Amino acid sequence: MKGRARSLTVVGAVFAAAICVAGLAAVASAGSGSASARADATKATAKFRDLGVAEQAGYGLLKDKKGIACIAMDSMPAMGAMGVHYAKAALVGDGKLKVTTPEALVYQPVDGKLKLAAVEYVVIKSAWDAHHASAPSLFGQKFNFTPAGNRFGLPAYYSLHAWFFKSNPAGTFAMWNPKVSCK
Ligand SMILES: [Cu+2]
Repeated sequence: MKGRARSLTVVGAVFAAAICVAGLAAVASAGSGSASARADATKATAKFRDLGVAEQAGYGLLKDKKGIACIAMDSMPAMGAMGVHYAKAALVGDGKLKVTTPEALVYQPVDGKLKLAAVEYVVIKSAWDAHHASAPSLFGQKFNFTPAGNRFGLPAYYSLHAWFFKSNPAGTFAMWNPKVSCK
């Protein structure tokens, strides 16, 4: 009886310790998960600083319906711009999101050259909503929603910009960067 009580106590202690460790692991992954996801994304996309590498990987110049390549917030210039997008159509249409394979790469025009500034994750709303109960998020950030009738002629979509290669005073995940200009 004495022995059994002891072994129950031991089991109880081990069980309590296991819960405690599981709890800590959950906290750790919630805290560092977005940091490591960000490191993964940056590591996977840094090679696209070379536009030739991006084009070889299937990213092509994206223009809006008016044929404009450098996307700025013309009505509110203080908000800045996005820049020039190179998008991979196969990724935009796949209904999936992965930190290491952004649907678009965003370049800032500098002295006639294009400098990698951000990556952009894009998913068509209907494709996403077909398999998910809520809007997407990556890096702990909720996506922006753009309705149909937009300047790109895309159906309604979710997007998230991540300014991993150029600082953005409006926020790392803001849509527009006041420090980017198309002029
Ligand atoms: Cu953009």
